Amino acid sequence: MNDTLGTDVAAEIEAGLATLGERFRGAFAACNSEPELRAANAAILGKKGELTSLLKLLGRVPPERRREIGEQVNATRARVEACFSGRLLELAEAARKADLEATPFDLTLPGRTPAPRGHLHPITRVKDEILDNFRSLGFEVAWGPEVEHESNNFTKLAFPPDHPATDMQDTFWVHVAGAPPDARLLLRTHTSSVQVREMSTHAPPLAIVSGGAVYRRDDDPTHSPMFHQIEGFLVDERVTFASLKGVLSEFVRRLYGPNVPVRFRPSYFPFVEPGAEVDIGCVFCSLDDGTRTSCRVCKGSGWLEVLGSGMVHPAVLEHCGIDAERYTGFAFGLGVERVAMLRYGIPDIRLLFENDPRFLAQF
Ligand code: FA5
Repeated sequence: MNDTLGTDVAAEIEAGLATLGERFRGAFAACNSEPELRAANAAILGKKGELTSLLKLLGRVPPERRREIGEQVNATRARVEACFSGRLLELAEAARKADLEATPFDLTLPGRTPAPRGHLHPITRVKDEILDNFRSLGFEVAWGPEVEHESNNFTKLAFPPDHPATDMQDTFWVHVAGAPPDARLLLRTHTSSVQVREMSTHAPPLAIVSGGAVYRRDDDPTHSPMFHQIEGFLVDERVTFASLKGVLSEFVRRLYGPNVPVRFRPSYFPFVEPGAEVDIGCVFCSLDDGTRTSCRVCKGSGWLEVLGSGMVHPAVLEHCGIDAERYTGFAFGLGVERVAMLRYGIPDIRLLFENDPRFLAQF
């Protein structure tokens, strides 16, 4: 059958195939990059490509010749495709070879080591260890905020207003515009504020321990403006100073070793009565035979202060709504940095906060 326009479509296709011939081989070989090659391929096999246009005519070829012409077109297409794939591979290999030659493999380069693993900061470790110690003695862990009400940090702990005792812990005040003067906020100066929070919201018996950051206007090799404390207290009927001595002696021995000597020394905190400082035998200079070498850490005294403690002042219990006739309690507080510095022999507290990886990697 002839085309309606009188053209012999089969002849047109054959002429087209002849024109195309093997020309694509030269065209592909002349391409020196993949995009170039793909463009040359599209000019033949793309939507408007030379061979595609011939293929579109196939439907108009008389049925008796369609198969034969179709086979010719398909054979050409197969040759184009094979030639294209071959050249694509050649280009990829050439690119890889060029790359290898341009950046030769350097056997002396160090291997790719995995990123070094971090670990908990020594302060976090010591804090967790102390909290765990008290947990195993039956204490529950509680939490309190770092921005605190003056009443929880001072007033309810029996610090009288403007009493010099307030100067013991020089305070960072938090100024809130428009806040009433009787609702002042501060950065807590100790974790004893957690005593007030817990005692005001829970009825005895209470055995609570808490740890976290506290703030004071302090800055020297053993005092930092931000440091960490652990606070604990136990309130129940018939709690005595003997209970305090028993629990704290056991705790200190767990922390510093079973044979370390412990002593209780009278001391003053407004929120306890009586108050006691807990000292341990200097772990740096005490010799096994009981004698001592001269020591910078304990300044030759043979004792190191590790805890503040005392019986909870009845006024504090009453401020928190606890019947001081019926209940008594003891409380204690300690500095986490001090424990870490003693344990690891760290001479300057600031090393703990500079976060120099060369220092931290030693723990
Ligand atoms: C108190 O803060 C009391 N709240 C502790 C307490 C609790 C006593 C319950 C009785 C009952 P003190 O001010 O001594 O006490 O601080 C406790 C510890 O915190 C100190 O022994 C010391 O180890 C540590 N400490 C105090 N100031 C700093 C500071 N600026 N930097 C690092 N550690 C500090």
